[in-house]
Amino acid sequence: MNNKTLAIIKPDAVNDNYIGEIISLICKAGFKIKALKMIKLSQEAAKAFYEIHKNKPFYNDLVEYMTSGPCVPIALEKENAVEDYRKLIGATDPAKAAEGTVRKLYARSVQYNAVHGSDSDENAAKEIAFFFANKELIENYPA
Ligand code: IDP
Ligand code: MG
Repeated sequence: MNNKTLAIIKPDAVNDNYIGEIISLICKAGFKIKALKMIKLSQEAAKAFYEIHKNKPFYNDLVEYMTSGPCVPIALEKENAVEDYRKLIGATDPAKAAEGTVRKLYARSVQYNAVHGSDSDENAAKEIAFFFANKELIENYPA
């Protein structure tokens, strides 16, 4: 079973200065950072990343949002990573997210919802490869 997932601290949360708080919650929840960068997505890249949603009514707004400023993709490792990370971030709509979750604490709305999380092991592998070359994933630490 895959033990990795892709997190993204989205442009609203970067803009609201929550990078540190969110990474802190991720690390305290037992995830290990395998790779991390700050990047401003092009229209083309955002469209490709969210291709799965291209027929949804919110697709164009989502692409506009994700290209509105820098974001911070993070490859994470943990046993049961996909499910545990989605539990940590809470429901897509922060109004429905459980107390203490990242979205409850830091999201503005269902669209500007602070973070991304992969929804399956298969998509996690694809999404990590979208942002990171294999050699960028740090192995064997801490020593
Ligand atoms: P997820 O991020 O919780 O997996 P998805 O359904 O995969 O949620 O949607 C992808 C992203 O699209 C959401 O994180 C959010 O930014 C945006 N989004 C989802 N549903 C809506 C909506 O009903 N209105 C506006 N934006 C939405
Ligand atoms: Mg999703």
